[in-house]
Amino acid sequence: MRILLYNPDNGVTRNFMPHLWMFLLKALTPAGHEVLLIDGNAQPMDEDGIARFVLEQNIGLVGIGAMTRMIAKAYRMADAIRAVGVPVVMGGPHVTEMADEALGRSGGPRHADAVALGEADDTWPKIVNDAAAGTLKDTYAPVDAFGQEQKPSLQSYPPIPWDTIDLAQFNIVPKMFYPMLQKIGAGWGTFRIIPVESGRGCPYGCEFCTVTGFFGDSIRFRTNKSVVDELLLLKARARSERGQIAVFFIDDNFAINVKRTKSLLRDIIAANAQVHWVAQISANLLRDEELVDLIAAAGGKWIFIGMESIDPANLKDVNKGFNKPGEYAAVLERLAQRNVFAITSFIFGMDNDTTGVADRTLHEIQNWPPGLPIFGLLTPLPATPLYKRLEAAGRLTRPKHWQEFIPFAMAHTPLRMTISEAHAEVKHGWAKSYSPAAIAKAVASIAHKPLGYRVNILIARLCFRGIYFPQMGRFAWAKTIAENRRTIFSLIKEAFTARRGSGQEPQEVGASAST
Ligand code: B12
Ligand code: SF4
Repeated sequence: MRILLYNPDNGVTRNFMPHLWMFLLKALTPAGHEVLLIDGNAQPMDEDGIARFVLEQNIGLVGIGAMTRMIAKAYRMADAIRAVGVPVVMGGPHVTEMADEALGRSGGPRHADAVALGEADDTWPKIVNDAAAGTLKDTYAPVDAFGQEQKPSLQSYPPIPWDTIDLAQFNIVPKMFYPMLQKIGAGWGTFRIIPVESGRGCPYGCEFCTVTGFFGDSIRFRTNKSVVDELLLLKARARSERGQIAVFFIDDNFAINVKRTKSLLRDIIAANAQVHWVAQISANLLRDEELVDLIAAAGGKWIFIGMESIDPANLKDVNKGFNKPGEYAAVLERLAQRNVFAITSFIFGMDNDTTGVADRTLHEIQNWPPGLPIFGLLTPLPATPLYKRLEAAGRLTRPKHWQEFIPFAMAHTPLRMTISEAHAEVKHGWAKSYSPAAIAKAVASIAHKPLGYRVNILIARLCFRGIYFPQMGRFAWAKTIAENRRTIFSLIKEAFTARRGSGQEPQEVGASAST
């Protein structure tokens, strides 16, 4: 049977990084089937396009995975595929919580023939076998022989064949530049950000988060060896295609067990398996100097930190009181001293937020080492404690917000400001942080560091700007580049001056930049 795994586009950003679930399920597919992958962010498709594709390619089963924000598109694509007679199985965090919605049992139309609940590592082979036999069931739950929920242990994680897998759709380098960039220096013909997981689960239970409910609070890890082997495979692939690879460790909290994280990082260093990587780690775990030393030595370049708010009352409200705003600056400083920078994520529209929250936050940020601030709105995702609390209080203004997804729009009323005030705060945060002046300031603030780090900050800021300000077309990119031309030209000038002075190739300077 030919199987298509499809992830819908998010409608906001493009081809930043493929989704791990597709590669994982492909690796777990029983022998004798062929699996094709399409990520809508890399290969945009509409309903007619996908229906044509499944017929032309003789696809016998389509698997669709989606977060809540892409579910409306996922349902439309599933409807189009089912309309031409091909069965659809859906999985991922949204349909796990809203299986009845996907199966048409809650009053709406049916979108999926089957739903995989929770982690599908163990159920996927059964789904494929049932589909091939024409005996697909409505739901597949990861349970043991006694009907008890069973989480995959990750100790026997399947090797993902990164050396042979077709990654043509996942190259961040624009096509027209491939041939030229492949020839120079370390090779920039391809630049891919690859998702790798080293473990699953986070016990912290923040009120707005799906993770503790979905993955459970039992934390599971892969063996160090299997992670190291995967990094070595990726490194070899980058070398063989004269390109660059960076890894995104998608673990929700990469250092949730500090002892184990240190042991993994030591093994990465010992095996010379370092690649440039990004990971998500909560601020409280970054107090440990030895951990931060190992992060830097093992290739860590960016750490995503869910700071959420600079107001302890807000943090307490959402069960994230372990975040201490008073230590944010010191945590970021500790990272920056080792040339590791942070993606700092904030949520506005929390219950204790009032107008001016963006300026108050920006005021704090300006004293921190430069990073990538991102701003979002408190969003009640289905089945989270936050959703239940707001629903019980009658505060949901769009209880099924995912059915008509609007980027950066609230679905409930905050307590101390209006919805439109909260929207304005988010807009202000983005506009101020990603203006040409702010980008120039961020780059200048590390003027004492080697050029590569400044190039890194510049490129990352230009890309992150696109999370809020639509930047998908060539025109939008040209405009962004024109607006930031002074900063761009000053770095290019410096690179060429350095090259003339030292006889070095300019791309070697840039090569130290990662994601
Ligand atoms: C990596 C990641 C991202 C990446 C996404 C890009 C990418 N290419 O992966 C980035 C950093 C960009 C991102 C951004 C966001 N993310 Co995110 N992200 C994750 C994260 C940390 C890991 C995802 C992952 O790969 N997990 C590992 C794989 C193996 O698990 P999985 O995807 O769930 O797949 C398993 C099962 O679900 C199932 N499955 C999944 N799909 C399918 C399909 C089929 C057919 C089948 C059978 C089974 C199946 O099988 C898999 C194996 O068991 C998750 C948290 C988490 N740990 O999952 C959050 C998570 C998915 N993100 C979340 C959110 C909310 C966001 C944002 C909206 C945050 C924001 N406010 O901006 C943005 C939106 C991005 C966008 N524009 O689309 C939520 C989604 C909740 C929900 N109900 O939708 C999660 C769960 C985290 C959370 N805090 O709750 N994210
Ligand atoms: S620390 Fe992060 S992953 Fe863990 S529950 Fe809180 S928000 Fe979710």
